[in-house]
Amino acid sequence: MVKPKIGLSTLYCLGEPFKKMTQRIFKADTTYIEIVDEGFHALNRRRVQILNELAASYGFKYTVHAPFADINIASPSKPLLNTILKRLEKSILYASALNCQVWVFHPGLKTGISMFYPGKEWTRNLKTARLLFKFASDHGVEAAIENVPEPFPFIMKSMEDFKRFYSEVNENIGLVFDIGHANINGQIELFLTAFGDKIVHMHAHDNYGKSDQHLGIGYGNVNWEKVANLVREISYDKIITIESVEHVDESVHKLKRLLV
Ligand SMILES: [Mn+2]
Repeated sequence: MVKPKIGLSTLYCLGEPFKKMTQRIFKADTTYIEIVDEGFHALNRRRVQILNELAASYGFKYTVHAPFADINIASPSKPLLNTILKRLEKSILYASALNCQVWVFHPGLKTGISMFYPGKEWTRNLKTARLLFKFASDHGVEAAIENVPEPFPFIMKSMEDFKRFYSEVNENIGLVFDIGHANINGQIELFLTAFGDKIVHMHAHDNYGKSDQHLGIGYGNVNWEKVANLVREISYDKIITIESVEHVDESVHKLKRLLV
């Protein structure tokens, strides 16, 4: 029987300095660490070197979460989109230097002018997603797109959005299935059954189905036993990264008990 690997995102300590984060990852009961290339933990060449030294000594395997604050890959402004692309490509290069398998990015958002240009953000989202995927492939990294939560004006939140995306995109862009996000629109089972062959990475955190709380596993209303059964049914053997911001050690252990 194949088993997923349980990892941990550094999101829970994003408010702390980078150095503190590098000390915290030792204490986690996993070597699969997702680095959030954002805020205090934004990557640079020196930090990549530090992380690679840690990986060589302690066997860490990294994935990178792309920057997401003020990032809109469907931005209607050419100069802004160019700046966004530059930042994202830099993040991909760091992911490549860290030997990451997966680089996680968010889909684009609607803006205050979207109503005047119907469908435009969808086209731009598709175009930028392809571009990022190609750029990442050229650097040995798999860029994969995440389902994001309500009520934000993201373009790709539902299973139907992803169906449309995959019917229009020829590149084999993987899906980062975020279980907590899918709990908010009640589509955990739908996503897992529809995209078993597309999912290349997962995010796990809990909530009460109303807002994106990123609670510890078992601290919201996600039915984790059911999730575990569905994950087994699709023979998923890649990484499930805990993206809770509290009870992180307990969450790692809980998912391990259920799945590994
Ligand atoms: Mn996520």
